[in-house]
Amino acid sequence: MLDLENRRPTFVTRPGLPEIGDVLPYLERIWSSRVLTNGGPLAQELTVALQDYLGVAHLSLVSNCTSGCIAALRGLKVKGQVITSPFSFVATANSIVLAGAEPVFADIDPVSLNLDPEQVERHLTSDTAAIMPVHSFGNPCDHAALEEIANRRGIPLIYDAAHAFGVKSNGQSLTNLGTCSVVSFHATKVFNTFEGGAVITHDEQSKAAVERLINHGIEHETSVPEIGLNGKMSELHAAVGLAQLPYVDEIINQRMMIANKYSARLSGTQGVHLVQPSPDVRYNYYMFPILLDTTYPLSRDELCATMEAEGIFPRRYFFPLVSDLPSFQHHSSAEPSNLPEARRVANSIVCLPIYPDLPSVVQDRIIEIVLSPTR
Ligand code: T4K
Repeated sequence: MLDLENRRPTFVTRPGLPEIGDVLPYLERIWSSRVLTNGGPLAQELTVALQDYLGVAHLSLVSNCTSGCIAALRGLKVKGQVITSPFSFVATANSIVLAGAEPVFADIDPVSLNLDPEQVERHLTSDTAAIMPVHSFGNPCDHAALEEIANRRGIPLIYDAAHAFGVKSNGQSLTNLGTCSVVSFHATKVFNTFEGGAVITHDEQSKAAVERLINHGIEHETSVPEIGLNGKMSELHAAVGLAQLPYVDEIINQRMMIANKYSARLSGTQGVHLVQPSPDVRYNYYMFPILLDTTYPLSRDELCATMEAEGIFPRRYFFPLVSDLPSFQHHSSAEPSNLPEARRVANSIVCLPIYPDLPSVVQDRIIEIVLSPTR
């Protein structure tokens, strides 16, 4: 048992911050230029730095991943049905509806936790306008199979890459896949700008379409050809991003060490399943999910309660399924019989705390609880 009196609670994540001194020079530039937002110099600098870091050519900064997903869908004129994963944060399906389209939920692959291409195939109709998969916890989707379906149908493949910052598959950034990808820089992510995100497209025209949509639909002062939203990143957020970026590789390495320790100590535990890594992938270790089966002595919720009693707060991402939420359960694809794997995963998953400064004594205690849980 840890000494609770002398310890702050342990949450599933704790945002990384740069040294405050790293941010101050950027703040001084903002204060002297009085350019606070609307694609100012720091946002432009961060755009170039991120394009370079991610190895992508066309990146547009946005206020958050959700506004980026809406702009991506709207920019591609997606109207009709969008096949997506029910095993996600609600923002994925929300953005589809807010963009004026309809989510259609297809089941996931229980190993990768991502949309199963065979299930996508089953849900194609004449109304299918796009596919919107999620790289769950930064675990790459079966891109080849999804791309084949999208190309065959002539529809866009829009990745919700909220979790995928810095992940590479066969040397290529996941954010470079698909018709476009949208990444999150939220406080809880591996790279954060407090709130923020980016849309990665593949040509200047698509980038311009996204940037017009996140600037109220304004083309120039007297031309506003469409309805847009305000999804711009401010200079303050860009300043944080510029100060954070030099630390991101170190952050990913520290996360890797924590993930490796969990894997080494927990693999082979009766009733506990880990997401198996692929050797072709450079992960970002955004989350450390474990799945419990019925041979584990406690239910998933009992395990969470045991940890919570000691001030440790793992999270049941993603429970409940998006398809079970009141706003989505009326869709015919939300029918439980359509989504057995997603349901099983959502009912058995728990994400253990992982962040660079997770004290090793706390991680040891988490491992101890998982290894020898008591009711
Ligand atoms: N698509 C997917 C697949 C996503 O997972 C997300 C977001 C999105 C799209 C949308 O991206 P954004 O539009 O947000 O850029 C959190 C995040 O708010 C959300 O961004 C993230 N996914 C989701 C998986 O996790 P909550 O409601 O669980 O957050 P919250 O406030 O409970 O935070 C989790 C823990 O993190 C807290 O227990 C404590 C810690 N924390 C959190 C914040 C915000 C801190 O220590 N400091 C903080 O500032 O959604």
